[in-house]
Amino acid sequence: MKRLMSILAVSSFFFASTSNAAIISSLHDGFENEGQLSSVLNYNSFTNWDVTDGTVDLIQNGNQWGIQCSTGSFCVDLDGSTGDAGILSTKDGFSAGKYKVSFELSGNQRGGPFDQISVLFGAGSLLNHLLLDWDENWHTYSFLVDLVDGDKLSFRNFGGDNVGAILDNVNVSAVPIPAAVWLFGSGLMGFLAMRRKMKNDQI
Ligand SMILES: [Ca+2]
Ligand SMILES: [Ca+2]
Ligand SMILES: [Ca+2]
Repeated sequence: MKRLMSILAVSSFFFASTSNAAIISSLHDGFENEGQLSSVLNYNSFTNWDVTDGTVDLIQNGNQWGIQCSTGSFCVDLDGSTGDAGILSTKDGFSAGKYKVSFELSGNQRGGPFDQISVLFGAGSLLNHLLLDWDENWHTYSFLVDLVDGDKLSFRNFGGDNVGAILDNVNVSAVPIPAAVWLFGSGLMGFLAMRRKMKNDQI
């Protein structure tokens, strides 16, 4: 009994010590739940995101810079206000599987040279590299990606002129098991039912 208790204690310690590395299977974020009343430059308290290697800005729709979010009241300027665009990465990793990743990006809406944005997953694998002129309209980008356990999703705006592409409505959702697998599954169920019937008929 004592031994069991100590095993339980060790295992609960193990779970406690790893609980902050959550594994998720979907993410839907339009940056509307940050609890802010207006734009926050160099914002780094996102509900679902970490910012590393620089800064990004939380932008209020129609602020003093005239930036229009795609939907709702908030979006993100991927180049903050420190001359060093940061990397915006999901706090949690995703469970292994196939996912549809979609997000909306617009040009920086203020001017200057085009912005280069890398969309990364895992330990820095490139999902896509995008070039956006400053006046590029809002557009939804969608990709299918195979993730291994713990992979994160990141956005990186190259540059550092404090004027970055604008991000809104990030959606990551698991792609359902292909129909073929369901057909195989139902075929198997039918086979088992037939076997059961044959067995019953023998009695
Ligand atoms: Ca939004
Ligand atoms: Ca900025
Ligand atoms: Ca820029």
